[in-house]
Amino acid sequence: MSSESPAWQVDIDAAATAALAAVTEATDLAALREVEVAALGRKGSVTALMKRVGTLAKTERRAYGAAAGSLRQQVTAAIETQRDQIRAAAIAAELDDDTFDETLPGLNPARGHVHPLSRVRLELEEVFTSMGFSVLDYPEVESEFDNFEALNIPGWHPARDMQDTFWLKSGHLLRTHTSAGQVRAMHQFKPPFRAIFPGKVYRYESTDASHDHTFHQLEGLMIGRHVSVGHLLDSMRTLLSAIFKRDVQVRLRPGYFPFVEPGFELDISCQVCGGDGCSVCKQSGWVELLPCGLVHPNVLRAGGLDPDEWQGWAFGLGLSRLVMMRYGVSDIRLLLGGDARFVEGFHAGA
Ligand code: FA5
Repeated sequence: MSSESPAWQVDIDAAATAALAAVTEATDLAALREVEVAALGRKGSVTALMKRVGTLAKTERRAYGAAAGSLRQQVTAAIETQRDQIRAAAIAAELDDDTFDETLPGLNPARGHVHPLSRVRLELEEVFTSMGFSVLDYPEVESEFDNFEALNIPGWHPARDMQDTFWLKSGHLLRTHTSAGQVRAMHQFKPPFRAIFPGKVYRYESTDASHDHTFHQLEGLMIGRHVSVGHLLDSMRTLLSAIFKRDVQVRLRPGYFPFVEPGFELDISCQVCGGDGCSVCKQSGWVELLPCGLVHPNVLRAGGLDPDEWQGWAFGLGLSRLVMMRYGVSDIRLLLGGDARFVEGFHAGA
């Protein structure tokens, strides 16, 4: 240190000497990590010196900052070099060891799998984008307006009882269906447009083989002039044949939803039991899969559209149930149960 060196230079030099010596003395990775934390960690010696810059006179700060920064770089580089050396030494020692057999096969890394829900969703996205649909992503935390009121379900409506959900203190809720995106889409796009919006939905629900409190749906919405039930049924037929790649028995019956008029329920013959009756289809042989209908004029109005000019259709596919039907899954709770063995059963191409 020259006689003109500032007073703090002593501290910087002392810290450098101590930290670099400690690095050299650390001969295994754990010890080196301790040295790293002691020097560069939140409460480390070098970090403390870095923080000291604020206490110095303005005229000294630049020089001090540069010195402390270079100390930090020096210590970081020394630690990296030491770490490389420790690793190289460990490998060399292992290779020298006569008991090491380099011809043994390596360990197989655990391979992940695409979840069947994601696989079916991606396939459907492909089918619908090929028909000119956009794929939209809307929030799971929704306003009461978008989830209910805009869909012709005011607070007093009995349909609310069928879709109770989890409420936030702010008055928002976890959406009960992907239909919550319908009015958002109408505000977002100029008609005519067509879109699907898949996603997770939530209900206050006691669970069984075919009901979960958290499950997936996929909404389809088409807004245009002269839109008809014919378009709707054709899109649903395309959807089902893309997923099953064979004929499956379906039945269409009238269904009531306040946000469509007319409304339908499309059921599919239970693919778990082949229609004989099981816990998934509640012994009926049929599974509710694809409710749909023509968008109610009040919903079009809530979306800022004139019902005399624009019409639309919508469907709300039970995506989790579709996955169950496609793969013959006998309990919906397996889908989001988090047991990796379940997902491992679905390898590529399944
Ligand atoms: C709805 O959620 C409407 N939003 C669907 C709709 C959209 C109708 C557009 C008309 C126009 P529903 O509550 O029936 O309807 O649910 C739709 C589908 O989700 C059901 O057919 C079923 O396949 C699935 N589903 C409903 N509840 C559950 C549950 N608890 N667990 C798993 N899947 C369920």
